[in-house]
Amino acid sequence: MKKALITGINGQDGSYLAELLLEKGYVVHGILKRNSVAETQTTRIEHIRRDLNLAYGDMTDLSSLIYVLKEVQPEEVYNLAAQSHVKISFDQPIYTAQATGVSTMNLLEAIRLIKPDVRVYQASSSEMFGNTVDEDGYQRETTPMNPVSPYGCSKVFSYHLARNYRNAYGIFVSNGILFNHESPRRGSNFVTNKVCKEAVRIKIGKTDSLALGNLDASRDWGHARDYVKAMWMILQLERPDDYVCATGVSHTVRDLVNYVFEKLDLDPESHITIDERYFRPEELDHLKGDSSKLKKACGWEPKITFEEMLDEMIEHWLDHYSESGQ
Ligand code: NAP
Ligand code: G4F
Repeated sequence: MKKALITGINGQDGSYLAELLLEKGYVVHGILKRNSVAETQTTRIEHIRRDLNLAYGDMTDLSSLIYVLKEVQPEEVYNLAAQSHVKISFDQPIYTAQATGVSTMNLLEAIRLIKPDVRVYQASSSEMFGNTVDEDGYQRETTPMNPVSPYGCSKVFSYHLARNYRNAYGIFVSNGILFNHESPRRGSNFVTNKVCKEAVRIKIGKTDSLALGNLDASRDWGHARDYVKAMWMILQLERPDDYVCATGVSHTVRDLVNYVFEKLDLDPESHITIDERYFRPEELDHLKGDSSKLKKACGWEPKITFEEMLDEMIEHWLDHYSESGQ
């Protein structure tokens, strides 16, 4: 049985990836950052917790990574841990650089010392492109990177480290350059789940308005369940490389709002307010990814559409409020 180690196992992607790897017969290990409230720390993985091997560790603490790697001796490492919120990266830039950037160096150094024959997946991001778009309107592996946030800058650092450790030391490290992916397990301070949750709360009379920032930005939104399959497929390829993973379809935040409100038979005009607090000091305006390279290498294609994904998220919040009776 193969052993995999997932950093960020209790995050959105970590939870779906852990499910996938268990289904495939892996022994799954994960690193948990200590929180003061233990009860909520494993909410996303509670249903599979008995099948997982969890250890405390922090990406900013090299010694904890060395200890875990020595103990587990995994064949595959999925580096998903990060301070992953773009707007918050402007509020906590130095922590973000440490948790999203230097953390990758900690992990790669620990791997170089202890298990250099491991296969590593690095969670790179479309945020790295910033506002660079190819002439045909897409971003792809060759599109120049001009990040527009401390988060994006930290991810570019990690992306280049992955390439550097691959070339300099022959370590099998691949970057998955993933475009936005969502699910009912998405943090509710990201725009998709915020809109779904608050629209449901408006529908059931718990609130009357929803404050948002820039409605004109567009994103290429896919489903996290599809995207964790790509992570696994990338590590099964013969050689390490870098791959864009996206749906190739882009929608504005306004499209998203209109779809969710219409689905719930609500008029957005009556409830949406614009609040400066949700604007970023520098915005990334447009994302649309070309996944041809990944498709050619391993046949990956997204299965879940934008609309199906939002329907699932709306359903999740309707169930949540009807079950909790709150
Ligand atoms: P997420 O839900 O925010 O999960 C991040 C995970 O990292 C959580 O488990 C978090 O633990 C953990 N973490 C944060 N700081 C840590 C630290 N210092 N030490 C150890 N663990 C730490 O993010 P996600 O959506 O699953 O994304 C997974 C990865 O893909 C991230 O690296 C993200 O930047 C990247 N990515 C995401 C997307 C997307 O659209 N979702 C797109 C491209 C790339 P706690 O919850 O306990 O803090
Ligand atoms: O949902 P978001 O916060 O996601 P963002 O910034 O695109 O970042 C996500 O995707 C990246 C991949 O490109 C990941 F690397 C990253 O970790 C994260 O998962 O914002 C999406 C758009 C932005 O243009 C934002 O300005 O929605 C706009 N927006 C408008 N009102 C809002 C809001 N975003 C948030 N979070 N909250 C609002 O009220």
